[in-house]
Amino acid sequence: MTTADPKFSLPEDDQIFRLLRQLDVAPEASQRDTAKALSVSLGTLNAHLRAAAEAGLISVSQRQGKDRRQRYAYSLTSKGAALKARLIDRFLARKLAEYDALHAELTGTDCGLVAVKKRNPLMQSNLTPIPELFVSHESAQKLKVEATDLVSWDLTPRQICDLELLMNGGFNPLKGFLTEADYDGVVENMRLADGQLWPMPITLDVSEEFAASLREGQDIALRDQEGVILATMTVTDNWAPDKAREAEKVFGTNDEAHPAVNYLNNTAGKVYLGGPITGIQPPIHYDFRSRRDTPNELRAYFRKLGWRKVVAFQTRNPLHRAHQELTFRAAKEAQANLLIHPVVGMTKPGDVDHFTRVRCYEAVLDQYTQSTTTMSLLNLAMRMAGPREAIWHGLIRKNHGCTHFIVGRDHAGPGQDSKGEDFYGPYDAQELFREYQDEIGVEMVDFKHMVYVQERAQYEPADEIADRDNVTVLNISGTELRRRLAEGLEIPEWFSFPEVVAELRRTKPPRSKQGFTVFFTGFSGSGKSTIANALMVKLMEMGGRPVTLLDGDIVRKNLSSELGFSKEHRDLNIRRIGYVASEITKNGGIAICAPIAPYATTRRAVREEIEQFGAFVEVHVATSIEECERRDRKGLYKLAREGKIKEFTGISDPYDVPANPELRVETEGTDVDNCAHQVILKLESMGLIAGQ
Ligand code: PPS
Repeated sequence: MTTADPKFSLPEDDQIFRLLRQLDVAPEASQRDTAKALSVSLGTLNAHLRAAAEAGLISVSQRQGKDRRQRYAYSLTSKGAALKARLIDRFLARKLAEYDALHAELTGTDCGLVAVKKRNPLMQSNLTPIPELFVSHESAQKLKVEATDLVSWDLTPRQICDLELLMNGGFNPLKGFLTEADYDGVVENMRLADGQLWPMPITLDVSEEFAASLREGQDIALRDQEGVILATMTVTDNWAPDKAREAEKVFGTNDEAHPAVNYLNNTAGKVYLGGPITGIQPPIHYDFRSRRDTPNELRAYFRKLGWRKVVAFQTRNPLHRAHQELTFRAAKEAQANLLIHPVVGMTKPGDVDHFTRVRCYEAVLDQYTQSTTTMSLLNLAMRMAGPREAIWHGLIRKNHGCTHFIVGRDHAGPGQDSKGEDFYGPYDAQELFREYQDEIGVEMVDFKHMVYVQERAQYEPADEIADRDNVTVLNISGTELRRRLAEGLEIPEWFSFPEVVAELRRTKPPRSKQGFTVFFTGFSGSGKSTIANALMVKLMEMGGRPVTLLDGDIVRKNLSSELGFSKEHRDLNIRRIGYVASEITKNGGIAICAPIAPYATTRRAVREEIEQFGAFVEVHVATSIEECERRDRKGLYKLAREGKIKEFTGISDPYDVPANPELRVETEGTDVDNCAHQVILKLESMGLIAGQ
C-alpha cells in the first residue's frame, strides 16, 4: 500500500480536501465506507489513497483482525493536516466571495456583513468560522499514541501561549511557528513571505543542542510543562537568528530595559525552529475556564446575539474609572457592542497578576449594559512592542470576530529605557495602526489620554478640554497608584471603584507587610554570613514576618551538595537560592541570602524572579580581595594560591562587582552590628519595615 508508484498523481484540490477530511473524521472506516462517503468508486479511492500516501499526506498502517474489508487504518501526517487547513482557508474565501456576489445580485448592494469597505477575498466576516490547526478528536487520539516515538520539546510558558493562539486561529493566517523566510519578512517589513501583514515574530526558540539533534522534515512533539502533548510540528527550518537585528527592527532598540529585548537576549534559546503545526489539544487552564473563549467560540457568540459590530478593549491592567469611560465612549462612537478582552497570558513583568485582575474585572462588570457588553480572557504573551504590538493586537482581535479596536495612549508601551526615556512616543501606536488599518481589517477607535475634570465630575480626553485653564484636571499615573498601594495611602473614589481598590489591597498589601529578599554578595570571607546572621536576629526581634537565612555554606550543604564551582554549577546554585527566596517572598516572608554570587547576569535573573513578588535588596559586601585574603578565616585563600583549590573567586575565578546595588557596605573599620544596622536603615527607607 505504501510503495511509491509515480503513476498515481494527486486529485483535484476539492477531492483531496474531501479525502483528507473524511480520513481525519473516520480514520478506521473500511475502504468501502470511505468510498461511499466520498461518492467515488473503490478503484478511484484506491488511486487517491496511494497518491496521498506517496505525497506524504497520510500514513497507512495495517490493522489486526479478521475483517478483510478493514485491513488498513489511515491517519493524516502533519503535512496532510497542514494542507487540509490551507484548503479550508481557500474554500472559505471562495465561499465568501460567492456569498458576496449573490448578496450583491439579489439586493443590488454590497454585502453588509463586513464593516470593512475594501474587502479582499481572504478577508472574513466577523461571524463566519476561521480555520484552526486542530485535527479531529479521533486523529488526535491516534497522534497522541504515535507521538510517543517522537522527540519532544518541552514548551516554555511563552511558547505555550503562542501555540494556543496558533492552534485556535488567534494567530490566523499563521499555520505554525515562523519559517526563516517568514521570519525575515516579518522582522524586516512586517510581512510574511507571501506578503501578508504580520508584525510579530512567532518563533520556536530552542537550545543549540536540541536543534543540532534534528534533521530537516522531522516531526517533533510539543509538550507542556507537565509533559502533556499539545501538538506536533514538522521542522522545516532550523536557524540561528541575528538577535540584535530582531531587537532593533521589531522593538526599535537593543536596550535590555525593554522586557522583550531582555527576554530575547537572556531567556530565548539561540536557535529557532520553524514549520507547520498539527494541533492535538489546547493547553489546559484550570482558572476562569468559563471566561476563556477561542476565536470561533467568540464568533459563534456574536453570531448568536447578532453582534455585527464589536469593539475590543485590550488591557493588562485592572479597570479603573478612566478605562470604563474610554470603553463607554468607544462603544458609543462606533455604535458597537463591547468586548472587554484582557490579556491573561504574559504581560509586563511587575504587572498585577491576572488572578487579581480578573476578580477586579468581574467586580465592575455589572456597571456595563449586559446585552451589549461581554468579557473574555485572552491567553496572549505580550511583547510590549508598542506600535507593532498594536497592529498585532488588531489582527488577533479581528480573528476573534471584532470589527473595531481601541488604541489609547502608549498602547502596549514597555515604559522607559535605561536612560529614563520612553521607548515609544505616546501616539506612535495609533499612527502605525492608522497606516495599516485597511489591511488589518479592523477599524481603530483612538483615544487621547483620559483625565478627570473635577468641576464636571467626569473623565474627558485631555485634548478636548477647551476650558483647561479654568478647570481642575486630575490624574493618577500607574506609578503613583503603585506608590499609594505600596504605602497604604488613600486612593480616591474618582479614580477607581471601591471593589477594585479593595481587591488590589488584598493582594498587594503595603510594602511593610509584603515579603522581600535581602541578597548579600561579595568575596568569600568578606563578612556576608556574619552580617546576614546579625540582620536575621534584628528582623526576628522586630517580628511580624518569618525570616529565613539562605547562607552560602548552608545552601551548599542542604540544597546544592552535589555542585562544584564551575560557572555552570555556580549559576545553578544561585538560581536555586533565587527560586527558594522567590517562594518565601511570594508568601510574605523575608529571605536573607548570602552566597558569593559572582556573576552579574545570574544576579539579575534572580532579581527579576523575585521582583515579581516583592522587593529585592542587593547588598554588596565590598570587602577588598586583599583584606579577605589577609583574614583568610577558613584558610581557603592559601590553598587557592597554592593551586590546591581551583576556580577560586577573586584568585582564579572572576567576580563582577555589582554596578547598582541597593546598598554597598564597607566592612573594613566598621563592626558587624553597624553593618547590619545600615541594612536595617536601608529597608526602612524603602518602606519594607515600619513601626509595628
Ligand atoms: S557561589 O559562587 O555563589 O556559588 O559560591 P557559594 O555557594 O557562596 O560558596 C560558598 C562557600 O564555598 C567555599 N568555596 C569557594 N568559594 C569560592 N570559590 C571556590 N572555588 C570555592 N571553593 C569552596 C567558600 O568558603 C564559600 O563560602 P563563603 O561563605 O563565601 O566564605
